[in-house]
Amino acid sequence: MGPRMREELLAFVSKRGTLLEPDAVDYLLSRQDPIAELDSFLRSCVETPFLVRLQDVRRAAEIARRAAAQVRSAPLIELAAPRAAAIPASFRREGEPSVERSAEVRILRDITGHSTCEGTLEDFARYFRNRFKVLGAMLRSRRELGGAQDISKARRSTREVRIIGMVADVRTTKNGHRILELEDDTDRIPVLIPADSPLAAETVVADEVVGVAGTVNDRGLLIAQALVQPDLPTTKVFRGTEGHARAAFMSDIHVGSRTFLDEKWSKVTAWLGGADEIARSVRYLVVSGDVVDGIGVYPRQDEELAIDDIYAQYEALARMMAALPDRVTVVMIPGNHDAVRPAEPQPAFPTSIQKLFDSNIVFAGNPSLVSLEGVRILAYHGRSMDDLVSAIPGMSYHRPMDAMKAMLRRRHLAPIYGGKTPIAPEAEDHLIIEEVPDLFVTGHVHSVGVDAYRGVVLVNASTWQAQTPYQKMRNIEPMPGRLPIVDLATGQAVIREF
Ligand code: D5M
Ligand code: FE
Ligand code: ZN
Repeated sequence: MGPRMREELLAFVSKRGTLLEPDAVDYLLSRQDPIAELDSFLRSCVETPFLVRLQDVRRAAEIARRAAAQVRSAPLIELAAPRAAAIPASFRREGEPSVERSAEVRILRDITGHSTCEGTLEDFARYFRNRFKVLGAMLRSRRELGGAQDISKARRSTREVRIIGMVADVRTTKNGHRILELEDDTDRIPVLIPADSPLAAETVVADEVVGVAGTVNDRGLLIAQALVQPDLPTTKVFRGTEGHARAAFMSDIHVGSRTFLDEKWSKVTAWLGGADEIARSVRYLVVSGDVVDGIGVYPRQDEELAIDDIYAQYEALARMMAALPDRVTVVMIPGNHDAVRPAEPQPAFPTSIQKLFDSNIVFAGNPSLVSLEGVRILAYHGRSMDDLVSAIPGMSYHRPMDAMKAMLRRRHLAPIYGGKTPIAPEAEDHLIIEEVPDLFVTGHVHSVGVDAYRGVVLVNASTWQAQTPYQKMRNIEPMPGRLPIVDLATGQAVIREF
């Protein structure tokens, strides 16, 4: 291939913010479509690698070739008999007619088709300004923060002050006091939360936006008397549907993994397609990401794949979805294992993947605000729970509801920047929870749970993958094969086990 192609390839590499080993350049230039091949390798990585080596691009090509041959003949999953129902009688509404209206799904908000960022330094500055502006405005409307001042002005005050700032740093002194560095457009100030203060129990994480009331001492330290997070209003009520539709929630199906639980999958699909009254009222299925296991998501993943071609994984999933009853409309968002950019907000799947599926699947971004017959669902895969679990003492992978509440209190899906959750610096911070949803659903941690917080129904959808060697090594005990079902008329939720 000529020097033109080499130039184009190198321009593409530098635009993606990575480096290519000289051997890898030569190898790619020997291929039919060097840029497409590199692009597909980069898409399969969770984070853009610092350096792409010859062995990486070679292995990606080899895996794709082998799998394409293997999977074309994968069998359709057999349906097995369902287990006895485990749904309490109170969830059943006797004598209700099953509704025969058509599905009504609207995507109210997601990034698909609206991405503007290129990852420049200015993009990041603009992204954080937007985060501060939107969350700051929410805090400004709070009574406890009335008359909030710029930090530059508050620093010189000798009376009680109120400020709003982004947490630039949070540390604990050797005596157990906590010091936050708060920043706004004008200045920065250290804020002390004394160990014996009633505020000591409040958790604060880096990059969240908070309000503080207190007094500045003679050493320029603001002693906090009140700490305010944007939080949800206390007055919200669940806005239910008029019809009797119910929605079921799944996540982390991980099709293509050796540990994908096909027996449990057969049971749940048989139940959904069966005669059970509740099963028949399930009109919607929300799938919160990691729908396939992906390729090259973590080191040596290829050893754990049953299907090692990314398209073949989606084809297998498409067959599984096609076997669901026609009355079920599926809303599907991507997660960190899926074939879209890893940085959040993630767009919906590209056309090349969408076209593998039937028309009863609605594709949306991660996160998305979606309306099901007017009930507003905020769906987010939940990668940021990795960062919340490491940052907040007492938070655990087994209690995802706590992490979800932590997000709602901060009105942000991924408050901590620079951890495991890659964030794309879009012009507007799409991870802000601007509109209060009726229901908030996540997945990712391979646990399960339902709860409510200030009128919002919380669902953490379960996985359909057994424990992987990686999870075993990290002591992560999954709770697979549970199906949360929510009555869209009342918000009442149950979990059925398969
Ligand atoms: O995540 C499956 C589980 O593994 C979930 O509990 C999070 C955890 N996990 C995944 N990646 C990491 C890292 N990098 N650190 C700590 N814990 C992690 P899945 O997204 O399906 O791989
Ligand atoms: Fe997962
Ligand atoms: Zn995940």
